Amino acid sequence: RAKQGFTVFFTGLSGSGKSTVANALMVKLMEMGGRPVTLLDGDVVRKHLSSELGFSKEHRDINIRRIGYVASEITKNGGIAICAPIAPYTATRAAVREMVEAYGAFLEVHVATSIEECERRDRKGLYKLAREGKIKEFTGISDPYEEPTNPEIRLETEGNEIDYSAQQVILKLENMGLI
Ligand code: GGZ
Repeated sequence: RAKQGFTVFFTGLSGSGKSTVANALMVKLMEMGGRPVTLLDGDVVRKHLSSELGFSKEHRDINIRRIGYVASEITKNGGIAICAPIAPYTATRAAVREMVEAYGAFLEVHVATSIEECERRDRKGLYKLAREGKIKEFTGISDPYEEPTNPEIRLETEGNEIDYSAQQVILKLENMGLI
C-alpha cells in the first residue's frame, strides 16, 4: 500500500534558519524518490499567494491558513508538503494541524534559534530596521512569537550543521513510518 502523505511545518523567527533547513530536507526527501515534494517557503508564498497581505495578526493568519490549505491538498493526494513561514500564533498553527491531519500526518518543527542569535546574525538587516522603527510589527521585536509548547521536533540550530538538523527530521519521519 502506498504511504500516506504528510506535511512538515517549520515555525520560527525571521533568520532562524527555517528556509535553509527546509531546503536541505527537501533535497534529502527528493533523493529518496517516490513521492513528489513541494516546498512552501515564507518568501515565495508571500510573493505568489499572499502578495496583498501585510503583517497584522489578521493578515498573518490568512497567510498561514492559505499555506495550510495548500499543504492539506498536497497531503490528501499522498504528497509531501514542507512549509516554512514564521507562523507566530499557536492557535493558527493548531488550525493548520487540524486541516492537514484530516488527510495525513503533520509534523511541527520548531526552529528554536533565539531572538538574540537571530538579531546578532541579522542576515537581511531587518532586525536593525525593526529596532529603528522602520519596520513595524516585526516578529520578536515589536510583534509576538508564541513558542510552540509541544512540537514534534525542536531544532537547536546554534552550533549544529544544517545537514544535521535536516537529518533529525528524516529520523523522526522514519520512526513515524512515513518514509
Ligand atoms: C516578520 C517580516 C516582517 C514583519 C517583513 N515581521 O527573514 P525573512 O524576512 O525573509 O522572513 C520574514 C518574512 C515573514 O513572512 P511570513 O509569511 O513567514 O510571516 S507570517 O508567518 O507571520 O505570516 C521577513 C519578512 O517576511 N518580514 N516584515 N513585520 N517578518
